[in-house]
Amino acid sequence: MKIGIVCYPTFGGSGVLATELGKALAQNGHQVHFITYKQPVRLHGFIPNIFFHEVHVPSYPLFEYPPYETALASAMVDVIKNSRLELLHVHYAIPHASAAYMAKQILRDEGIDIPVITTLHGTDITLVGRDKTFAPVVAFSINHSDVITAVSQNLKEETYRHFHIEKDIKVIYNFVDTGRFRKKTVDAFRKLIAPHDEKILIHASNFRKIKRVQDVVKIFSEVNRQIPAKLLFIGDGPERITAEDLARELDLCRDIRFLGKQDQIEEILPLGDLFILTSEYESFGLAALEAMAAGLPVISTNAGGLPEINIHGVTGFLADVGDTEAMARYAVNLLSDENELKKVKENVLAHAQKFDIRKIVPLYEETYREIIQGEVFSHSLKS
Ligand code: GMT
Repeated sequence: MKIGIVCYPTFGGSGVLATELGKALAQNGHQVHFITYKQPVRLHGFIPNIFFHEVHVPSYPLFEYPPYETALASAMVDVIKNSRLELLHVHYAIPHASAAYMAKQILRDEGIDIPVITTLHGTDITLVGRDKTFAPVVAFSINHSDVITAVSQNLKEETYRHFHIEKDIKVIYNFVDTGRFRKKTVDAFRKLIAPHDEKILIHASNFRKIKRVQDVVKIFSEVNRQIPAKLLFIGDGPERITAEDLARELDLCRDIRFLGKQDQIEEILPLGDLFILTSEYESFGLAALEAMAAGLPVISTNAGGLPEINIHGVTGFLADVGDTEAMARYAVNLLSDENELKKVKENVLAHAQKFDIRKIVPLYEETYREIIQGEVFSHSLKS
């Protein structure tokens, strides 16, 4: 199949997922065209079957706000026509689903019918999408997608709760390449971070407010009071500074490292003993799944779709948003019981298998085939 993928090319989970999906599809022999404003972060090196089309927005003195959505819709039209795409898969509703709607209408006038799949990822529904500024356009463009998928049951329910959606939403869970994440710990690296064999806790996110990164520092502070430990922060974003401030205030700078953005997260995760995710909301929590695939139990909040991914008492523990005491208690209990820790580490590896790339990508391929075959109007450029 010839597939167009539109996503945010940044470190966010939706962009990561879309890029990994495109790479897997290309490996399965499909031709994949990424259409976005920058090369996606997880797309490096030459990969046969993958094409990258950069969207440029010219700047004119008249434009106070560069019209990215218009440029994107035009790029979609161009790539769909000239590369003879059979379907367009957009990740994150804003502005990708509405740009896809516009492209579809333009192409329809030219006798081309391009099926559009929209995958909802989270804040495009629960936070940004619900904002009155965007809501009518989000609801309209979701309703006009040929197929809608959501990355968890919770996100599907949230979408129906917040918008009047007339179509069925299919849940296709996010995935991880378990083979890639299951790496052996490099002892020399571990020694550099934890020279006295301290336990290593890890948090990875884009440090947005919704991640509550200060809670991670609070949890670590309590754990470190009882068990010698180190904390690695992976990623960067607006709230990093508040986490750094709190680390200084609590005199934890020697034990906490801020590693910044990392594109080889699979090299770092296996150094850890425990992953902490304190978010106010996660539709899925891809970072937690990647941590599990690297063998790390997860202590997280019970918000959104997290209970679908992190199974309380099996793959880690869940607590209410903001209940840092409970999360610290779970962490201390687990880290101080080597047998239990070993058991949960085995559990997470087994659990991550359920979300393995080889199980989930075929669900997208099957959806693509159904949508292409079910199209009423065939693509006039199809040879
Ligand atoms: O969480 C973020 O800030 C990034 C965001 C995104 O759109 O890139 O992540 C969302 O999509 C991920 C991939 O499907 C999910 O794993 C995250 O849980 C979801 N984030 C939220 O719902 C807050």
